[in-house]
Amino acid sequence: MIQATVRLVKEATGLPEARLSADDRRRSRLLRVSLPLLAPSDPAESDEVTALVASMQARYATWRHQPAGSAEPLVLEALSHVLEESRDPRLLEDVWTGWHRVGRSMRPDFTRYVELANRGAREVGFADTGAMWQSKYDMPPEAFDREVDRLWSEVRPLYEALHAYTRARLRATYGDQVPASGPIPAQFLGNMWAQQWDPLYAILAPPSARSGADLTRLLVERATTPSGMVRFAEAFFVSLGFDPLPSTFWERSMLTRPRDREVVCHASAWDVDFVDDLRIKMCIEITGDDFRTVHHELGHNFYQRAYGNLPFLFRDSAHDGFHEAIGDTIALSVTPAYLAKIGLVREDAPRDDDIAFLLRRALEKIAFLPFGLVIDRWRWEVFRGAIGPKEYNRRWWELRREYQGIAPPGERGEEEFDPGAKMHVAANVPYIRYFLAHILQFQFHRALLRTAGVDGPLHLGSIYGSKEAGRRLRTTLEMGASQEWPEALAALTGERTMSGRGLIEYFAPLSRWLAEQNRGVPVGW
Ligand code: X8Z
Ligand code: ZN
Repeated sequence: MIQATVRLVKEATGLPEARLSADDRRRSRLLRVSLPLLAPSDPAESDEVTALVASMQARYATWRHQPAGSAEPLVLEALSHVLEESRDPRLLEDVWTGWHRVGRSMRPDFTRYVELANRGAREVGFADTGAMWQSKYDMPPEAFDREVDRLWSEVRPLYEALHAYTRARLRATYGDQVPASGPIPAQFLGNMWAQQWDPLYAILAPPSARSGADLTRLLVERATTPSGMVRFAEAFFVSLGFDPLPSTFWERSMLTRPRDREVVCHASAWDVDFVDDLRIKMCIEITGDDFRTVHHELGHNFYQRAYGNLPFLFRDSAHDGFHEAIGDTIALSVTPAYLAKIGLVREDAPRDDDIAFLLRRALEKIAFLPFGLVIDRWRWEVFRGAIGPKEYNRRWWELRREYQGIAPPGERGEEEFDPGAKMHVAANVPYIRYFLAHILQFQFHRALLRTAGVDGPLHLGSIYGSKEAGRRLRTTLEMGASQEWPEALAALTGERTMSGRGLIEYFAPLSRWLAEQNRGVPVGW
């Protein structure tokens, strides 16, 4: 696929742009940016770079670490459980460090892969692979860079408020191991990459908050199965007017970790024949977190099916942030009222009050924002050659500190390669799409609620069962990549620019509350 694409891109370069139809011009541009990796035309180098990526990903998927006191070496999911549940600082550090050791052996491979991937991108006229990734957004790479900054500046105050509150509450649990005003040590944040902090809810929730049953408990009490989890998500899409998933989805998907072989458990969605051979690959656990993730993955599959009849190069999302946002948008409609409506929770069961509910959501969505930026800010610099292998780790932590306000558990020298401990780096998956998706999903949610005629605070509204919202959503998904993304955004929201306003409105009550909690508490790092 990579080699064929490179060949076609080169052939298309000679086409007289002026004489092409608008559609063909667009297709020739889409072709150039259709893959995240372009290999050099030299067959040996092409084989080498694809083998390097496969090998880094395989090492990531099979890495195990045996924490002190554990009977056996643990895979990533088990190590993650420790970070979610343990409050023992020594164990947290052990698990964090043990997982991050996976990066060490990737360092030489990663260095060589950067060189070869850049060579491939340059052969077809890009400055480097990062510039190629940034060229997917219907605007010049520099303009896209500024656009990302603009969006981040809209939402940064909210992140800083959540960060300050979290740090102060963590000090109540861990004392001086968490500084009063500096960056938060990453091992305390409940997630291997400190990218979503929702496992901390139990220690961050104020006593005054009224918390209902959490989703994990409900699902477990109901003896929900992995396919049952997916059925819930499918039923939501069907309620909007989408057709149910094809039977092949259920026959061919991987929903649980197989016993007889190593697999990449990181959740993903596939359209194997680019028409309707839709599948997901995931090791589903019965948790609220994975409940949201199956919605996320089915968002990809329903998108893929909606654009599956377009000409081949238009079978893609408006931009990749749209692809990542659709399922999350649906998951924002998984409200307490919705859970009651589908009978997952009793109508009269206690529910989260607004602050409890929004705090949970913020720990998932607001905490994520700077992480969504950091990975590609770092990779763009790497591909551009602004930082070399001798500064990989130093710069990584500089950016993590600057944007996320976090620090590693101890000194991290250049013998480590901490970026490699994140799947998307090991597997060459661009990441800024998730940052965009975290902004867009609130913009989508707000617009779809309006279409569905649902009033009231955004966090309580659900589009479940709304055929009008479903039609609007489907129209956008069916456009695929046939038009520039502002057209797709306009079809869905009536707006032509991405904006953090939806997110800010959604979290407004929490924002006010955080401002009160943070009185007298240092903000920033
Ligand atoms: O990788 C994913 C999805 C698959 S496209 C599960 N996500 C990012 C991550 O896990 O790092 C979703 C949120 C961010
Ligand atoms: Zn995704």
